[in-house]
Formats: sequence, structure tokens, C-alpha cells
Amino acid sequence: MTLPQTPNVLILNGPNLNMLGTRQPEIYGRDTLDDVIDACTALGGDLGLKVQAFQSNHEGALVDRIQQARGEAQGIIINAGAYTHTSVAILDALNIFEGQVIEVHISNIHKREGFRHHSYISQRADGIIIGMGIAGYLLALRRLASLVTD
Ligand code: CA2
Repeated sequence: MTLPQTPNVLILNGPNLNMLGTRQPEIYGRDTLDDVIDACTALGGDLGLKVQAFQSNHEGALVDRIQQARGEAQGIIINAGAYTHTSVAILDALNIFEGQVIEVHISNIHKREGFRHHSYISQRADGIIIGMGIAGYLLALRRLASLVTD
């Protein structure tokens, strides 16, 4: 399949991240997911990247979207939410994806409950950004830009 001239980056968000900005601002901040995606889309434009975004509360829908990204996106930024700590299916899907993968967590998962300390995604991720708030998505985008346009 022919890849597009402008590199595509897919931002994937897992369960409950659609609630950003509405609850637990002390952990996740006050910006909504739409705010995050708007900021990433604007920065992506500056960096020469086309940004696509997908959020789902369903594991299989995230697996389907990762499969769809094959041959379509050069990089994935993923915050798999709680599936980070449970989902071999998402890890397997990412292992089939040929591009760059950056894992993002808004909160510092290592400062939280023990069950959040392990990530299945980290076994596949090319980079990990943890505990930087929503700025982590923008940092991930800058890193992906350097990885996919070099
Ligand atoms: O820190 C992160 O980004 C997490 O991936 C967020 C997940 C959590 O299960 C991970 O351990 C760490 C939870 C996302 C829930 O997002 C909400 C946002 C606002 C209000 C309520 C939930």
C-alpha cells in the first residue's frame, strides 16, 4: 500500500478518557479530551503531521482501530487507560503495527496503586511519557515527528 506524503499519526484513548475535564481534576486536569485533540491537531499541523484521533471504552474497538492503522499511520500515541494494565489483546495488536508507538499516561502511574505499575503496552512502546499531564500528548507528538520525518 502507498503511504501518504504527510505522515499520519493516530492518537488512541481508552476507557473513561472521554470523561477528561469533568471529574478528578486533581489527577487528570481540567482540559477535556476535545481540548487535547484540538491542541494535538494544531501542533501536528506545525510539525507537518496529520493527526487522527479515536477514543473507545471497548477493548475490541481499540484493537480494530489499531489493525486499521496498519499501512495508514506512521505512528500511534496511545493512552489505553485501564486496559494498559490488563490487555494482552491491545499489546498483540500493537505488535502487528509496523510504525512507531508512544505510550502516554497523564498521571504518574508509579505513584499510584500497585495494580497501575505494570503496563502491557510498555513491552511494545518505542517511548513512554508518564505523569506530565496532558502535555504528555504534545511531547509524544514532537517525539513522533522526529521519528517519522527523519
Ligand atoms: O494516567 C493515565 O493517563 C491513565 O492511563 C488513566 C486511566 C487509568 O486507569 C490509568 O491507570 C492511568 C484512567 C482514565 C480515566 O480518566 C478519567 C478522566 C476524568 C475523569 C475520570 C476518569
